[in-house]
Amino acid sequence: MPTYVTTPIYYVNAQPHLGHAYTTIIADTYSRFRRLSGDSVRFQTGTDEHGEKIAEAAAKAGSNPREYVDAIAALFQQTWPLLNVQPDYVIRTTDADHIKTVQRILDQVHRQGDIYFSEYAGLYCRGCERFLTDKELVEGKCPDHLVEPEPITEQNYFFRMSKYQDWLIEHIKKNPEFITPERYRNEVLAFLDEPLEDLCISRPTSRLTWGIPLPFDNRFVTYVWFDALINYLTGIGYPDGPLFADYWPVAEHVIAKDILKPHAIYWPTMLKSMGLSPFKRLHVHGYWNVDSTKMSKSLGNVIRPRELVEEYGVDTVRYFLLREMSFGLDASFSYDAILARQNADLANDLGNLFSRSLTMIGKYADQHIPPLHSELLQKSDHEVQEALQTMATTYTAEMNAFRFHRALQAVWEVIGLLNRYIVTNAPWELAKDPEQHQRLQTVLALLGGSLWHIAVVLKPIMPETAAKMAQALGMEEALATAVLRPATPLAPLPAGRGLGEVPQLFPRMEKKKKAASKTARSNQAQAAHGTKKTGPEAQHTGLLSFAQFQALDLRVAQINAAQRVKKSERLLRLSVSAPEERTVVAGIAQSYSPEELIGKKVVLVANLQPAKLMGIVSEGMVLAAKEPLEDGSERLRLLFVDSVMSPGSKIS
Ligand code: ME8
Repeated sequence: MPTYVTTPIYYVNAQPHLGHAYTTIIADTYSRFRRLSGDSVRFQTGTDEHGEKIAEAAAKAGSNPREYVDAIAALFQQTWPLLNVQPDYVIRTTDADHIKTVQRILDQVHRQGDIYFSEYAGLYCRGCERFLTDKELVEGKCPDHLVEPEPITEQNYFFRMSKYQDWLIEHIKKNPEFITPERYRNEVLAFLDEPLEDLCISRPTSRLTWGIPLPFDNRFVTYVWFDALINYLTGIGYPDGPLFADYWPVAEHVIAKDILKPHAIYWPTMLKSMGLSPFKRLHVHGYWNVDSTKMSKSLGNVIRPRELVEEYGVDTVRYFLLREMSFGLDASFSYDAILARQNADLANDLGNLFSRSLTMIGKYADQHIPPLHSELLQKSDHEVQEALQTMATTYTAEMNAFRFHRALQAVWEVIGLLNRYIVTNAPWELAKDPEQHQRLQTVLALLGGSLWHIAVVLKPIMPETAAKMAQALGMEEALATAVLRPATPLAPLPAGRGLGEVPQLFPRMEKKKKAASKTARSNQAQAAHGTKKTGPEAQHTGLLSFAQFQALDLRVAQINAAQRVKKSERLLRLSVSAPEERTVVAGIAQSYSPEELIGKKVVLVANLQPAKLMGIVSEGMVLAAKEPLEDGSERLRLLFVDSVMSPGSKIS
């Protein structure tokens, strides 16, 4: 099957930032995913280079528009390889074939009577490069650019957009997947409840020359949106190239909510007027904020993709962006959040699973994938096999629906399960008993096979990591040609395969020095103002006074109920009595199953400030010791107390 996926073409009045990186990584991931599913894929991105905004930016930079757009377009093109984004085609609206295509379409639509000349008086927003209706204004201002639009009376050409309103409503209603997620579909339908106005598609050359001249009246240039949207056709050789015939019927556009209206209203009506079918799907995502504030040059908080990649590595950046944003909703970027994902999800969960599994295969199976003895499969092995199957199905469905965060959650559920599987099957114990040799081989084979499946599903999201994993498993070539079809399970890892070198996938990272010294400075300032509480860290001896120790309220607590915290591999939610009932969230899910904890008595720090973990308020902490395991990882062991002790007994 063919797949055609596009990003918006970005304005060259600003340098690439986190928002551009996100949309383009999404489109790249989706194209890699469709390729992995066996499709032939065309992935296009590019730059939008005409219009007032660009002419103004060039003038401000003291440059002529042509030189200016060349320089910024190059910056965009240099960014994609850094992000491991591999478009098949990069279009620029200043390309000669694009200009020809726009003029050809204008001519056609004009000839058939869908473009007319008229005078228009209205309120014009330079930022939006369009006239705004009264209804769109908030307190008299453009809600996006926060400026009062200028009253302008002008003669211009108009596209009969209103003519296609009923058709468009019908099409959106009949095709639930046309605009997703649903909130944006509803937003468009609500907008279409009101009569649609025709679209002004020209600008007089007295006001703007940096645009494509109208083929039927050279006193005007084309409105930038009428020019820009057509890029999706030019790039695949409209009207008669072979690519066009294959790819247009399956076009999927990825955009953010800021440009919903041009894509969901102007574009389908333009296509209808040209006699073309509409695109197949429009995927609309939310906005990235930074530390919960709008990202903007004036606030100095613009995040540059190059700096992020230099600091964290390309796969961490790709993983973070896809995992952290629920597609369709806004998300907030912060350095703390990316560091937390790097250390918890990548270094700890995936990185540890990979290194401990491969280290054990190296140590106990002589660097070769051992055979799996199916007659020896136990309950925990079947659980792993079923989980892998569920992962493939859920992952495929979620990736197809552009719910990348959910696809990743499905993969991390299996990673969590495998980490627990290692602990419960303790290969290092099996290795001590020669009678358990085949069992040991089975456990190791299952671990190796699972890692192979994980590498395959991670390939579209983290291509470098997937390649490293496959190389270590001796499956480098197989990864290059792997096809994922959830109905046909992936072949198991062939036994006897020699392992390659085991690389570290993700290092644990410390908080940036800059940030740390900022914290230190603020602590000093707080101490100087007497606002910082004196805690153990303020005591230079490092020793606690007896009074400080006594301040800790340690109690015996009985665990009455335990359950996994949804969407978390590490957390269990415990109901304990000490003696009053309270909820405690503990990071022990990789060491204990909920069932084995019921009725157990543990040590509770009862006077900790409550903290919210995954939306659950935890009222205290249960104590556990870290037990180092032979493979270099750690297991948590709770401090259990004697069952005769009553809940609530004070420990001192
Ligand atoms: O609108 N969060 O170009 P543009 C997430 N040329 N995504 C963001 C973002 C943010 N904070 N900021 C920008 C244009 N984006 C037109 C498009 S298409 C025919 C013409 C991304 O440079 C997001 O994809 O302003 C958004 O839709 C796009 O950049 C706007 O890019």
